[in-house]
Amino acid sequence: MTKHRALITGVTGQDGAYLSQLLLEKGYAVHGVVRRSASADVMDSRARWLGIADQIELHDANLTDITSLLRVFDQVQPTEIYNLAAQSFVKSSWQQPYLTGLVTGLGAANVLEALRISCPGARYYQASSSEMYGLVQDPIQNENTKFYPRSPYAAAKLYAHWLTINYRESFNIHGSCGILFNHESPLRGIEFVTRKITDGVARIRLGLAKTLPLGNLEAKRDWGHAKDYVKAMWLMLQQERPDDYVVATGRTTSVREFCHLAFSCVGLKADDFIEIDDRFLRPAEVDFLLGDASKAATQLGWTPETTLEQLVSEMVEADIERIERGARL
Ligand code: NAP
Ligand code: F7E
Repeated sequence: MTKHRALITGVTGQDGAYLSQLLLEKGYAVHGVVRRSASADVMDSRARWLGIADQIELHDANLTDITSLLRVFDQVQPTEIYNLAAQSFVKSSWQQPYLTGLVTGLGAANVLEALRISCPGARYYQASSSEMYGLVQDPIQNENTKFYPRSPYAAAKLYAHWLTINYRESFNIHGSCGILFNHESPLRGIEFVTRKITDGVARIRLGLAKTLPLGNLEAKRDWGHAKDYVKAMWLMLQQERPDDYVVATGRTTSVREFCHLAFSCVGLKADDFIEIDDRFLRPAEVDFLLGDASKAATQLGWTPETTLEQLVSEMVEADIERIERGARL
């Protein structure tokens, strides 16, 4: 058996793909949890995009079924577990609050219990989120900022976050939480605003669309690159002691400004194409996020490597190329 065995829940998502790539480069045996889907191609489309699909061993399990997790944990005996699986789209969490609580919240309880029963020595990463800050209580958010969740998603994440801390204190597990601010990439789901914008810019540039419908343009986010952020996840599990860390760039940008950057990549003006569509507004909004990652810098030696301008142009170029090739992602 390989010495370093990682098990990733949510391996088919954006972060799961980049984390798999990083761990493979480091010589890990990478195992991933996938839930059964009727459409086979969704299972590993991101890993295929990165050219690593045949190097990941996939296991059929679901976060809501602890027996399935126990079977996989027993078989793989992972040394590191990254719990990335979630119903992660904030807007959907108002349409599906129960499911969001079940997967994003109680799913973490199932993973922690399976770890405690089957492989108590494994190190555990919990994908916590800046959404937990919600209605922000400090102008710059760090590990000491009070939480104020503003969606069923954020409430579920807060449960999983505190449960991880509780298992650390109750059972001495090596469990760390990464409070990651928004991170994006060409592998970002199409419903999230950054990818929706870069896909929209690509379609308009190629003459396939005339407008880009959006919701709240004034919301501000601290956006980084997913490829940088998965390095912080790994670093957390290499520390002697488990702990919680904010991972962010320290720069905040509005959705409107993001649009300006993306349209300027193809020589167009955002204001000529954006339409406000109330369907994309939320019952409660997170207006402003700005993270202070100085603890991660000092203790993990982690700093972001990609600027927002580089991120936006990489995403726009990838979407143009993808559409021209007729590829799906
Ligand atoms: P993502 O692309 O939406 O991926 C979510 C993953 O969870 C997918 O692999 C999905 O599988 C899986 N999943 C959903 N329900 C499941 C279930 N019942 N059982 C097993 N797997 C299930 O999310 P991401 O952007 O990579 O984010 C990774 C994690 O970090 C998530 O927990 C997210 O909430 C959290 N987070 C993300 C950000 C960000 O900005 N990206 C910031 C902070 C925290 P399918 O492919 O089958 O749908
Ligand atoms: O929205 C506004 C929207 O859906 C960002 C998840 O990864 O990051 C993500 O959550 C902002 C919001 O991401 C549209 O109202 C305007 O203010 O891209 P988003 P999110 O809600 O910040 C956190 C850290 C996570 O943990 C989550 O898992 O953009 N916005 N117009 C729009 N948003 C969308 N999706 N679509 C629009 O048309």
